[in-house]
Amino acid sequence: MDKTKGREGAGMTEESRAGAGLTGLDRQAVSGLLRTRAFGRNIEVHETIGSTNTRARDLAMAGIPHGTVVIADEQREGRGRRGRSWVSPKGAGIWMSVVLRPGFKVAWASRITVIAALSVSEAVYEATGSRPMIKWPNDLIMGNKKVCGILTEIRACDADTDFVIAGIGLNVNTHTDQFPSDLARSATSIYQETGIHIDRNRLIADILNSFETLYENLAKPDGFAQFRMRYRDLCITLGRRVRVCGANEEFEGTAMDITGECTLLVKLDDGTVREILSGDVSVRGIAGYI
Ligand code: BTX
Repeated sequence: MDKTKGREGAGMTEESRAGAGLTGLDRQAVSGLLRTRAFGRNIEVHETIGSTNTRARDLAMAGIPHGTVVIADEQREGRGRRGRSWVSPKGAGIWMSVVLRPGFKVAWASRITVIAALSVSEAVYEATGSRPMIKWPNDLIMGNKKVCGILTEIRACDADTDFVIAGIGLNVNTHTDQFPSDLARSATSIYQETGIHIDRNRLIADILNSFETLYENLAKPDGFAQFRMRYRDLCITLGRRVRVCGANEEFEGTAMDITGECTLLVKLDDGTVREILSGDVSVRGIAGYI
């Protein structure tokens, strides 16, 4: 592994980083590093935007091709799940959405979340030598804090208009003071965990290269089985004490396994096993949950 490629900004001042092109998002720089067929072949870069997922959805409704990517240097209304907000400060992270038009069932959106998480983990590992773990279903964790969140949104009408938006929010060069104080206990960045300033253009390309390769394997027979094994290996949730907050109930148990449908099996203290389809699962000791 060539660890030097991710370290090119390490130890630099803000000025020298800017001079080295490490601070600016650049469509051409990303394009030049892509090895994809569709992902990122059409890229929109915004200095500031409300939400890249919202913009990608609007583009998808207007018929934009599969693989189109929307990236922003800053989001003012970055979105998480269930109406939560995603803090997206300027110049520090990767706020990116990919438009997918799957030839397969969009009901597989949870599988897209899985491969998006795997591609981010892989790309960060290539860049830094440190591997983010995955907190089921959609968070990436470094140093027991959240470094990345994934928001997968689907529109399912008929085969011609179905699409999936895979939104990735990754804290890259974020310094502690760029997070609001209420996130200090639960949020981190690659820079905070590794001391490495990352070239975001290269990391975006690496994520897209990996994401497309995994995506193309997804529809193959048994394609998902291998991802499930990799996901389980990286899943920090398994074997831990968890608290599940559903729409109408809240309970605790131990996370046992991830199923082939990407659901989570949790064993309660009375021995019953519950299958969790979605919902908030806090993991003891991770991302601020004590
Ligand atoms: P989530 O609902 O799992 O997580 C949202 C929660 O995470 C927030 O309530 C807050 O506690 C915490 N949080 C907010 N901002 C950050 C941050 N920068 N780092 C760590 N923790 C944070 C996760 O939703 C899915 C997030 C997807 C974000 C991407 S960015 C590109 C795309 N566009 C868009 O609007 N959303 C996606």
